Amino acid sequence: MQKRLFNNYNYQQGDTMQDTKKNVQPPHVLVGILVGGLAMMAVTALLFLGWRLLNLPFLPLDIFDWLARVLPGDVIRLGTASIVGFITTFNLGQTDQVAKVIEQWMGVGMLLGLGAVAGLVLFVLHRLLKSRYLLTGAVVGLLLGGALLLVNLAIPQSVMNSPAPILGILWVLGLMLGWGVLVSWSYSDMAAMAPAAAANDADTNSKAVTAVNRRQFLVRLGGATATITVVGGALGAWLGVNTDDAAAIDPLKNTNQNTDGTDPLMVGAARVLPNANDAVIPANGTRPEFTPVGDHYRIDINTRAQRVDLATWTLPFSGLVEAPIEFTMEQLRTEFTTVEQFVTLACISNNVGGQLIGTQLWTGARFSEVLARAKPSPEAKYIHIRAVDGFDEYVSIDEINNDPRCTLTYDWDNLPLTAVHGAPLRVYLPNRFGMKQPKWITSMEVVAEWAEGYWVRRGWDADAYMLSTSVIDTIAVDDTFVRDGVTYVPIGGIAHAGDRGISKVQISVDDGDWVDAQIRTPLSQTTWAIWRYDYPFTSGNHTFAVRCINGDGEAQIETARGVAPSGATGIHRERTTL
Ligand SMILES: Nc1nc2c(c(=O)[nH]1)N[C@H]1C(S)=C(S)[C@@H](COP(=O)(O)O)O[C@H]1N2
Ligand SMILES: [Mo]
Repeated sequence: MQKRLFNNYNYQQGDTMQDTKKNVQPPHVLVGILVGGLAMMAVTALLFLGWRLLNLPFLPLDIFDWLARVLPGDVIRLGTASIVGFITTFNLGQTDQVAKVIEQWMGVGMLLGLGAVAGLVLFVLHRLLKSRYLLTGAVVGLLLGGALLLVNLAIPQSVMNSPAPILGILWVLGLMLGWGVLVSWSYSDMAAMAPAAAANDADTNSKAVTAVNRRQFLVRLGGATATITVVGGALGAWLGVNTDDAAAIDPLKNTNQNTDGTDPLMVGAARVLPNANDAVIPANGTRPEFTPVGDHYRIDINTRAQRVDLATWTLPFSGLVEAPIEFTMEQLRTEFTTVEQFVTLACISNNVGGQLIGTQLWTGARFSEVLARAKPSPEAKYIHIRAVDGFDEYVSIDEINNDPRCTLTYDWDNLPLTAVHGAPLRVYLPNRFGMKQPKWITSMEVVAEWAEGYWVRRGWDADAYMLSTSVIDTIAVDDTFVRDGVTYVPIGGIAHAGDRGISKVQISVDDGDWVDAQIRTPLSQTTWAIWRYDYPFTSGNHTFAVRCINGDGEAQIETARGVAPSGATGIHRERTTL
């Protein structure tokens, strides 16, 4: 009996003896959940290994990416809010990075869940059919594989866009076939586990023996699948370290590795900024004024960074233009005015005081010049920008022509965009939240009518103008200093108001009067401003609040409001005991 798992099952296909004999129960259908789940766990590990080694489809991420596109906007919003809430409540770390990890594991959970449900279905089928177990398992496995392939085909990183589509298709179908056969084999093996001699009497002891055997079988199945999972997962994680996959996430890591060993994505941390000599020194603990590429938040609809074939990429303009035209990266870099500007980008899903905001140096071609070269016809009003991941947005041609800061961006921090941040090209539109600004641009269609872009179709604000916001980063209790006999505690943070600039930052302590903080000269009109307030020390429990007034003299909205659909508003507060 101990060898059953690895033996051929010992009765004929179609033999229903086990089920018809008195007192011999086939395995409970609920056991199918366990078997289906365990088998899928092993399949997941093998998928992971195939993905890391040969870039074969990794179905868990495909499922998540697909659901992210097809589920209604409200469900997505609720899901995102729950993930972000979970991360902030339990202080799990950098919101965007942890969210991606959670999303990836959710994908794994979904595939395992699917395996469990399919295992249940298969066990029920076997109960009903009582024959041809393996054939049934094979058919169900292939159907499941086919369905998962359809999911894979519906996302940008599908097998069809991989170097060897046939290999990917066979891999998925083969693994799912294996899954079905394993589950059905388990059923039949367990069904055959009634000792023939005991099958005729109602001896409870024989039932007990059967139960023990089945338990041993399940333990062994669990051991085997766990082994495959651990070995496959470890090999995948280990062998994948320096493969294509890591390079896809950050091509700079492979191509621009600095000779002195420094990380090119972090060089920005040492950048000398144009306001280096400003008299207002940030309070200790204030976030860096310039966000290194490697620290910039990342938000997009994909579990994996998108891969654009940089060798063949061009930017085509179609639609209401004199004639379809396309530009190479070389042309974009050399034939138009190069605009280099410090930019603060924020996500509309950033909560007050959240981490989804960063300041970078954006370099690109002036959008209006590129557009002019495409010769739009007089009735052209908008550009429909499409990206490799299916993301899209509409931009008004007036906005492009009236704001010389609108660029087709190819560099961040004077380095080519990374895969994570939209290589090779992304748009910059001042004063708009990130959701209006596609990364990984693949095409531009000039059109006469406006339509809703990706997130607008899912219920978010059609304009998505940036809102004024201010944040307390630090109450530097270890940094107190004495001036004229008064002890001060430095407090600091950021204030941002889209492209309107910041004219005032004010602090209120324990709901007292609003008093002005000092403002450091910002890197540009569109970046955040670093502020500092030296609080005359009084010991006790204090609540500090911050608000800002933008360059047009408008105060930030103080009413607390959540991120959907137009961005969060409200006052940021920090409580501390001094
Ligand atoms: N192609 C594409 N572009 C996109 C997105 C996306 O999902 N796909 N997300 C947008 C959103 S919501 C934000 S906030 C910014 C974030 O840019 P970052 O990840 O480089 O910080 O990218 C925008 N551009
Ligand atoms: Mo966003």
